[in-house]
Amino acid sequence: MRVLPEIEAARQAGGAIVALESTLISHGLPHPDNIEVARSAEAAVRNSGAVPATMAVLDGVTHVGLDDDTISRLATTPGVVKLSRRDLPAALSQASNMPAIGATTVSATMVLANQVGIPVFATGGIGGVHRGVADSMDISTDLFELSLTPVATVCAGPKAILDLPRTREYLETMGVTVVGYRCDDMPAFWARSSGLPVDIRAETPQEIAQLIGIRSGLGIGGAVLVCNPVAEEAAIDLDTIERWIESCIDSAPPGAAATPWLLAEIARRSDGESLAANKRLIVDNAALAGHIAVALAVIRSS
Ligand code: PSU
Ligand code: MN
Repeated sequence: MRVLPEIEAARQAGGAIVALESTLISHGLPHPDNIEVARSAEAAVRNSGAVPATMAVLDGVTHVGLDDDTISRLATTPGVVKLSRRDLPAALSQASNMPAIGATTVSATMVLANQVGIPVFATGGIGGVHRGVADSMDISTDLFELSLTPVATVCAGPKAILDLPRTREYLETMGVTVVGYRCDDMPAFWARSSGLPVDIRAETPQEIAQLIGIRSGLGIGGAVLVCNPVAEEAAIDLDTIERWIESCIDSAPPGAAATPWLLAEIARRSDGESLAANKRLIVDNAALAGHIAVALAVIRSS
């Protein structure tokens, strides 16, 4: 594992650090938007007073914090592999049949963040229960990870391409604390509301940090999932989104390729409107995660 010196120093000093994932760079956004977002998300974390730690696996080594060159490689190299929790051992085994660059999903990033002691993480939208689950059994490992690993995750809700009621139900079953940041309903990625309730509403990063501390004190494992609705100016209404999804979901490939394919297809069908919302929400989530990490560092040092 290679940890950037700046992150190691923050770790030693009990400073605020925010983990960031890399699958949204390699698979979630087109080039060059992906580079722009990766940099803006890191800048947003810094503006909040925390240190960003974007994760990836390069040549069998975990990297906590990436230099600019590596971010460009992730954003431009074809065939970057998408790593979730189950893929990490293979990617770290330096097996000759593994691609040289692996991007971490929500689940893999949480595993690595937990391993190095980073308590807060930001992404765009989490994975969840896919539509048609009765046939496919496709449920994102993200949900299982959230139930297991104590890394608070800031998102704009589950992606709207999912079966949102079943995803909400699954989060409840798995005992994930779902917090709405200044909202009562769980957001739906490009849309500000899914119409499904959160467990608790919070108005400030300090309140959220306190909740994370309380959950951690209970020793029950698992995450607080912080839901931050996409900014009003970039939000899309759920009916419009639903039309885009219905027009292409039957053509989506199965398995790990489904989510990247749908994100790209809907970006095309929406003339970039979904892409603009996706970019905005990722950066805003990074900023909020930074504020939460700072508040948590204050609590932990007092
Ligand atoms: N958020 C985004 N874009 C993305 C993702 C999140 O705005 O592409 C990624 C995350 O890495 C998440 C993954 O873990 O999508 C979900 O993939 P799947 O549905 O295959 O589990
Ligand atoms: Mn899946």
